[in-house]
Amino acid sequence: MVQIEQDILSKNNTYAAANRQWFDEHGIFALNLVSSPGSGKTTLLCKTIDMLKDKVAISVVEGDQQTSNDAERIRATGVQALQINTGKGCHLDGHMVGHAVQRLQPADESLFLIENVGNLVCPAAFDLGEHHKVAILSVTEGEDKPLKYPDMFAAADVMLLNKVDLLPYLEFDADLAEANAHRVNPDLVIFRVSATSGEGMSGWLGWIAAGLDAQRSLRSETVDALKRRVAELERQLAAK
Ligand SMILES: Nc1nc2c(ncn2[C@@H]2O[C@H](COP(=O)(O)OP(=O)(O)OP(=O)(O)O)[C@@H](O)[C@H]2O)c(=O)[nH]1
Ligand SMILES: [Mg+2]
Repeated sequence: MVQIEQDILSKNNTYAAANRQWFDEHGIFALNLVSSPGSGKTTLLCKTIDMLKDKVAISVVEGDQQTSNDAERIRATGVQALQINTGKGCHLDGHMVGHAVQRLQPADESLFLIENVGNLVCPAAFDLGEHHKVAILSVTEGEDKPLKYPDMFAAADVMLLNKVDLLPYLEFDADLAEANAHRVNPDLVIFRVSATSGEGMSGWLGWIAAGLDAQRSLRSETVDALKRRVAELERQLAAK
């Protein structure tokens, strides 16, 4: 059993590394949104896309066990989206995302967003080649979820505390939820947002903009280094 799990994960990691290398070569910033069902991943993606689509090209991969509802919701915003149905599977994997990249052909220096299957456990173990996992926790789920499902919050670099527009009607303690998340992962960057009202979105969008900039700089450094290398080789050939 342990051997099978190791084999599956190591195969997945090979696909994921290839995806990440491809994203880096093309200056693309890739994010993997993970959460329990219904915490607001698709609503957040639609809001994020509406606020960013005039500034950057965006492609989306949607993972669900069944239906293409979420891809249709994304396409309604005007950006391209591909739905993957995992059937009995509880998460996307690196191989599936590699195929999606081939189908979508995302533009250079664009934003690539992956919505994983709604599940707070399985997607934590699978690298898809993203630059960051973004965990979404909504205020109707309870403050204790980071402690009960620590792997997901440990694997993520960012947490979006969503549906904060509902806080006045709930007994949810947002400070306690954040403290619990930081107990599991002290480096977790947290933004409080409402995907429906748009509250708090500017911090999240600023974080994405910084990630896009970093990917673009990395790409231009690589291209400059390659140009210098080609020029050097040409000089050496001319000297012979
Ligand atoms: N009040 C409020 N409702 C929200 C917010 N974000 C999402 N919702 C609602 O939460 C429900 C689920 O949202 P989805 O975006 O479909 O959630 P999801 O995480 O994509 O769900 P799955 O793909 O099924 O895992 C919908 O009824 C949304 O309208 C929010 O910020 N505030
Ligand atoms: Mg969804």
